[in-house]
Amino acid sequence: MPTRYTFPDNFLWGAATAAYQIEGSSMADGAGESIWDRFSHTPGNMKDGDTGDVACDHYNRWREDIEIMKRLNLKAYRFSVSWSRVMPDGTGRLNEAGLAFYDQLIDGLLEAGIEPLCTLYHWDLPAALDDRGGWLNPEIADWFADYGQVLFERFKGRVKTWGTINEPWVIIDGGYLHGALAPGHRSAFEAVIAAHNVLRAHGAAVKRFREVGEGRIGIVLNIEPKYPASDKPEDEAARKRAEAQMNRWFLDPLMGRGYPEELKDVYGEAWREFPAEDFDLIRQPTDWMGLNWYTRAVPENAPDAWPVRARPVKQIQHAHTETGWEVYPPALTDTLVWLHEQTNGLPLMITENGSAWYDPPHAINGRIHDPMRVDYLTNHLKAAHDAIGRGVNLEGYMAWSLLDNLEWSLGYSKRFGITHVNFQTQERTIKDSGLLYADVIRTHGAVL
Ligand code: LGS
Repeated sequence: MPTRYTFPDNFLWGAATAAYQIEGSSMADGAGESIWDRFSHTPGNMKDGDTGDVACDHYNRWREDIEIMKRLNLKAYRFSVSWSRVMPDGTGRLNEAGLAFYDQLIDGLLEAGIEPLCTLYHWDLPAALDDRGGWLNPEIADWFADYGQVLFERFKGRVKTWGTINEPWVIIDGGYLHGALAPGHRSAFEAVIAAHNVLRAHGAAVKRFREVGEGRIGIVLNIEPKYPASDKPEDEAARKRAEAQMNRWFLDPLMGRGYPEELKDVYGEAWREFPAEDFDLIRQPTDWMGLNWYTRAVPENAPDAWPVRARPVKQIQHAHTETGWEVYPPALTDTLVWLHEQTNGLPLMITENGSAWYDPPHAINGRIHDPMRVDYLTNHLKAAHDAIGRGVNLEGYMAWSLLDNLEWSLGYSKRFGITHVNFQTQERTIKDSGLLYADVIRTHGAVL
């Protein structure tokens, strides 16, 4: 019987991961090094000196992980391909063993009736390309399209939904502006140029897809809505800067609107103009858009906060996750409605949503109780449902993450999984949140 939270029959329920965070064996069987291998092996970059050398050992345990997906009733699985596993030098020569790994994974998913959603780039740039300037080198648009073509042709007919780049903003903010993520640079000049090349690479890959690929392609953006801290004009100006720098820097040019005006103010002498033809490349029509969503922010004016001059005000009246992010589900509904308007009704998918909490260290009687994650999941699914009710064309929801995994520079200290991983034994245990999710999927949301 339909209840208030019944989702459409064809709603795509899934879970997401990324190659470097789960696979391990990143240098096995002829793979090349990525910037994350280098970054994580450089002392001082990673919490507790963690690396992705083993991670969830998914490279060897993918069959077991598909069994877990089956127990979760997943209809879809979003994963990323490690560029340097399939192209060790980033361009040219292919590594057949690397391609074969993804072949097997995709075939296994299809046999299990789970739709593979493939992301081309989730942050693990081949180190060989970083040696040639990485995202700063304009040639990267062609390198990326060539890499994309290899996957488009190889997985044709098996992968139907493609994502080009995961979270351009985080690549730039973490990799080139604040340096917390690989390759760890800290320069506004670099950030402005690298961001532009990320967008050009996306455009070049979409163009190539139209020539040689089959199915649907889009990009995955992180959006963190910015709410007013006060009605002071300087706070409103700060809010607008923060919104432009995080949420519209990539979205606006993708939608053919060029860069937001505010970026000139944010970057000052580091800002530069780019040729009109670049914007034509960037604005390629796409078939869908992915939204990664975790929290909102309430920024206030902060002249000393480089470079945006805005700082979030902590909302102490609400819960915060273990990573310190406010839990505020209504903002997910607002973001979906906003994005629906901004993209003129493009089909949207929540490609990541999830939370890290203080989970028990190991299973007791085969169970991992994670009540805060259950609560977070429940309320964000309800918020997503509200957005559908408000006319948003929302096609699916991917929980972040299928497994506890390497949370980038935070190492294994933060657990986002709906499945617990014991990193000593590699034993997997579906958490209470995973059990709930399986029920939600089975009942199309009726248990919510
Ligand atoms: O593991 C990553 C998840 C975890 O949280 C995943 O690989 C990324 O795609 C994604 O960026 N992820 C993520 N993002 C949350 C960002 C929230 C930022 C809030 C900052 C408040 C101070």
